[in-house]
Amino acid sequence: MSERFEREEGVVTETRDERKLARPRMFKVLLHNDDYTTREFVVEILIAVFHKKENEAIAIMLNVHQKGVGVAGIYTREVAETKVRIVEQLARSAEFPLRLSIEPEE
Ligand code: TYC
Repeated sequence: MSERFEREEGVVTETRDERKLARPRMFKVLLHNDDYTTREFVVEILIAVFHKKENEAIAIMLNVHQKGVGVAGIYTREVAETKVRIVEQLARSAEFPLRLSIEPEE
């Protein structure tokens, strides 16, 4: 919602609903399939980093395994980028080639 009003003559001020300003753009964290990362590792990161319940983590992992790509979670840009960095670090440490990417919503 927006409001226009004149406080002084000739000076028009426009305000916007605070809730609209406070809603940030959201980003999907995409998980990509590969042939080497274990199913167990993918389920573990979905639980530990993306806070999924085990049954949901398994469903997301299987969906990515079958379709090639899937959404691990939706966050603000900063949180999404941080989660990608954390998972890439964990994957590198475990010597898995797991890939992730970020895509703006809508
Ligand atoms: N395709 C992998 C396997 O069969 C499992 C896997 C699922 C890997 C999802 C990555 O993002 C991924 N071991």
